[in-house]
Amino acid sequence: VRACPLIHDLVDYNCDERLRIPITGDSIVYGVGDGGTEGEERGYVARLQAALPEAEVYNVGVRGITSSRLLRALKRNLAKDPPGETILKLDAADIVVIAVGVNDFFEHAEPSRTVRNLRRIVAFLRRYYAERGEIVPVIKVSYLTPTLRGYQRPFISAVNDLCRKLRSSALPMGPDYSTLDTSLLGEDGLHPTASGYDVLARTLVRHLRGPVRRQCLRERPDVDGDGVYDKFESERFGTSSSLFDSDNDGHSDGEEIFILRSDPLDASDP
Ligand SMILES: [Ca+2]
Ligand SMILES: [Ca+2]
Ligand SMILES: [Ca+2]
Repeated sequence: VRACPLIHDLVDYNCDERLRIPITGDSIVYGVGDGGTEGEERGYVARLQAALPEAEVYNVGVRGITSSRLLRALKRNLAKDPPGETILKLDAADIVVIAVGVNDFFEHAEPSRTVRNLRRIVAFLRRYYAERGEIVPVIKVSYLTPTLRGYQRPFISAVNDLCRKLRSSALPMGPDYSTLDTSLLGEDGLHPTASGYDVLARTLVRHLRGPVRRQCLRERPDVDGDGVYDKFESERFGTSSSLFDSDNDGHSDGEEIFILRSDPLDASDP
């Protein structure tokens, strides 16, 4: 029996039997420099989807966007009624990745301002899910990718250093894209080549299978080992988090809920 069944061995954090991973940020999330035709899914997000076919991976990348503009865009787009594309992509997320900041250099030269904006984006998203009564997903902020542009390089390094120093639950740092080899950057010295995107995708997959998986397992204990995380037992399914088989019919709560699709509180079903 799988606990709120694992998908690709990753925790279904909100226990809805889907693994949804929206990734929001700038042109590197969008996939600029990866070739292909306009509007086609590209970059490391498309590669992550290929690596995790049973997950639902969403590209919420906007070319040229900065951290402050991303915050404004999220606020605007997530308030839309009827729901627009952004809401549909961020809806019921298990893990959200935020990857933005390289373009901030063109708006200001204060690395601390970028870090403050990253924190604000995290706080805003957590509030957004909580206010809708949704499970607040695991949110991760990526370190910035390197650049060959001499004028922009000190800014990017300073943001990464500051993020490393200030990482906390308010600034939950995630995949480390800063180690990308600069020989994998394209002609503009900023956007990765196709091989660079391969590396970013592998970095993200490793991060999801390593630290994110461990964090999720810590935050989703299953004390009675029945395949349903404690958090969802009484709250969602009405079952007991200390009873392996709440209705004592010989089938565990997890088996009934996720496999037999029977009532875990009715001993005559199945
Ligand atoms: Ca899910
Ligand atoms: Ca349980
Ligand atoms: Ca049972």
